[in-house]
Amino acid sequence: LVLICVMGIAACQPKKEPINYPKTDLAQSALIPKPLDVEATHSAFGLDQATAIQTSETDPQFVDVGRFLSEKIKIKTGLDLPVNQTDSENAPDRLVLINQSDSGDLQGPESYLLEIKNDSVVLNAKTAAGAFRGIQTLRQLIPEVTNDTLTEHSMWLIPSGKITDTPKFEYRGSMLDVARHFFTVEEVKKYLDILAYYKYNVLHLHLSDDQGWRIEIKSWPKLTEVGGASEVGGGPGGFYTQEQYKDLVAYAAERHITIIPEIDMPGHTNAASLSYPFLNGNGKPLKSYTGTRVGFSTFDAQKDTVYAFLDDVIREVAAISPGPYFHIGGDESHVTKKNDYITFVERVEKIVQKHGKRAFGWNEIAQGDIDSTTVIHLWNEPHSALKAAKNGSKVVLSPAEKTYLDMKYDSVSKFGLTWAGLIPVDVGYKWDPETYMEGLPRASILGLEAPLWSETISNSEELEYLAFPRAIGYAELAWSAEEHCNWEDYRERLAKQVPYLNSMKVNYYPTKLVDWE
Ligand code: TNX
Repeated sequence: LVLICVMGIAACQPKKEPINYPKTDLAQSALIPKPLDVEATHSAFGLDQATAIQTSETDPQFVDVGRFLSEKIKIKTGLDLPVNQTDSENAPDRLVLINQSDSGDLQGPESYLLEIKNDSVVLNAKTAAGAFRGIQTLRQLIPEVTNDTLTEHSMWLIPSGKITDTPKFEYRGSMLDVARHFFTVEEVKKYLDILAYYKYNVLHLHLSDDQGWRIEIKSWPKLTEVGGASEVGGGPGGFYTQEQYKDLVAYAAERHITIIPEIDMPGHTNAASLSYPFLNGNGKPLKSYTGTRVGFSTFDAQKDTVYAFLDDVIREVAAISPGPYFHIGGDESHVTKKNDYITFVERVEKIVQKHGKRAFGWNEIAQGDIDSTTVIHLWNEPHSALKAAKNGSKVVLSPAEKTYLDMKYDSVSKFGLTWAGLIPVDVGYKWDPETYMEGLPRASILGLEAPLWSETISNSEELEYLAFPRAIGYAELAWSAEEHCNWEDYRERLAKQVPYLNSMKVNYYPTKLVDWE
């Protein structure tokens, strides 16, 4: 016996007694977005120091998902779970398995099956994106408090059962306006972290506007030298170098989030024209603009040099944006003549396609004869979205009076605007995106996006005040089946997000509509 003990402590230990887990109810967990189907088996998995993570290794992205989970578990619990390090001599007591699977039960690329038993958690997904969504569910199931009586060490009891889940929409986005006020790489990363926890898969970055140009274009350096040096209220502005932007794209990709770049045009272009005055089409002298009016600037839609410039800009940005879309804005071009506007949109759409992307634009672009591969971003004109949908375009829904994160919650809100109305947390949640637009076929809806315009906010604290908790509700509307979107049930689950929000130091707006815990 002494000899065996010298060889390994594990061999000395008597066979482990089964653990007598307390009764749980997986169906009562405060998951957001609410999964498609939850079957509780009323026992538990004891997450502890004797747990290891094992992933499929054929796709290296599955290994990354396992490492991401391990890192998040470490931050939350202090446990340091090994990833893909188990061998027969060091068999762990409990395993979290993350498998690539072709099971027919998995409907789409982001679907997952999560089976939680006493000694194992098995997560199956077709793709690493699906596995990534699944581990967000698992993170949300890890309790705040440990059980210290079942074994000699602490255990985080995860309720047992089976979750089958799949998103309602393939596009679940938020937009951040980094043009009106600049947000640093670190600030954008923090926003990405929180979006990922709620299964968002798109961050649309509004990279240019009258008040600032925020992305380095190597062939046109004044865009950032001149156009980047201003913002609303007269602050210093700022911009991302292409290296910083690539870093953001990579950080988002680790979270299976696609960054969609937007260069807004032909309106919202004062900062660009100030940098290169030949672009200007409004005939007025240019000055730096730090106010919040819209609709006064335009590119000159009749000059070939403008399109040559845009070819460079779109080429450079498309080359560092691996996602399928390039957003051309197109909103509120009030001083562009209608014919010029149409010519412009149609020409720019072709430039985007030439550089390998699908065009995407605010609903005004449907005035043009646009391609069926171009996505329409609905914000205020249902009829133009309907017209485009009839022609085969997909629609992303961002109706201002429902999804605009920059609208005030109520009359005492510290930040925000009011032009589309007040959007209290329940109003933002209580609507059905699938039937919101009369006459729009379900198959035409690509998804939902909650835009955060930044006229009134300039740092993470202010961003979070407007985005949270509302962005959590849009995550559920975009992911969960309509029959699971129920305000009374949601507000209770929302109240239980406090430990997570606090751990992330999120400055959410503590609306009185929710009994925060
Ligand atoms: C309208 S919505 C805009 C933005 C403003 C926003 C403020 C849209 C496509 N354009 O330029 O920032 O209102 O809520």
